[in-house]
Amino acid sequence: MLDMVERFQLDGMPIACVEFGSGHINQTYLVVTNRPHLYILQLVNTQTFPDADGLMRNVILVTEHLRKKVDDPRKALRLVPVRDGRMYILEAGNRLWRMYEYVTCSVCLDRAESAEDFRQSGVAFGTFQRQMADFPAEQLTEVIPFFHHTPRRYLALRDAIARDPMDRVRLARPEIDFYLAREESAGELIRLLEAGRLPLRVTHNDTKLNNVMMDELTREPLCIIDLDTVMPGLAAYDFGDAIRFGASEAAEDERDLSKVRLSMDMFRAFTDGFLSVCRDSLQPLERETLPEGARLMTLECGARFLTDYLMGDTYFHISRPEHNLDRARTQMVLVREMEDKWDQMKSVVRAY
Ligand code: GN1
Ligand code: MG
Repeated sequence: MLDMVERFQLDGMPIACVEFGSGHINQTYLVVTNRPHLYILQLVNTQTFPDADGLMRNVILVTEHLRKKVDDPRKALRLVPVRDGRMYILEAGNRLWRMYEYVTCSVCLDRAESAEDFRQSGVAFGTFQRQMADFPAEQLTEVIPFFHHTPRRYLALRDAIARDPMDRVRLARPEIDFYLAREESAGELIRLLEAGRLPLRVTHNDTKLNNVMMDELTREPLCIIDLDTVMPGLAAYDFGDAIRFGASEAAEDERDLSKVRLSMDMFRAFTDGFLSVCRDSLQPLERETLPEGARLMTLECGARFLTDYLMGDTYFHISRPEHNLDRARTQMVLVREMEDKWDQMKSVVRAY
């Protein structure tokens, strides 16, 4: 591994390279040198992201743009160039290696320890939205085409139901009925985009709390990591996915569905953080559609879990046989929670 490390332009001599972090997709290593300077080396999963050059082009464009907007070097990720001047190494077999500067004195949390932590992650993703507002989103490669095209996700669900390769349709009737009953509403935001009423934005697409680096003392956000799914999209997607994951009172795969609730305190905290920084860079209709983003991302994710269950669990990693069905069920309860608390969500957003 140190051979690979030495191909990058390091300050000092590398002395160790150890596995690091909690990512599920890429392999991540911490590089220690004989100088007070740490680095992150990553082997990117090109099974998930086959277009290595397109992916790295996105990362380069976005990090360079962010860099121009910040004064503190910890506030934007920086790629470390390779000795030959390139920004990454692509080996035979589509093996993609890249290196980042380590963000010093930072922490990242897997779960919000308080509403304040969640509010700060809203600040982080709102800042990202604001800083990228003047970047032409169509310059970015769609690394996973139609990622949040919910109607296409529904086509995949319908296809899975029709093919039923695992004979599981009979085991998931209520779930199938639930998701299909909401198919019509799944195209609402896409229709507004296609009609030119919502602008295409740069979106992060994985707006979980653990993709925010926070200052270890002040707990204020420094920068956002995991830029692999940065793509053109809608502001409501990033807002919505953060709510889906972080404002639920239970884990995504909780089996006791009575524990699954939408926490309005968390919803308020994230909305407050997010809109406090990016309200003015969003258009009125974009702000208006944020609650629908939360409902849509939850519906879509649930439909994806259900599809994967029907297809035999080929996409999401599972650790028990009905894992994806359990996940599809928690998302159902959350969607219902959002439908019940719709007026409250709307009025929290409108207060801005
Ligand atoms: C996947 O692997 P992770 O947790 O970063 C998925 C997201 C889903 C999420 C659900 C590239 O993200 O879209 O919301 O699982 N990422 C991809 O847990 O498909
Ligand atoms: Mg991710």
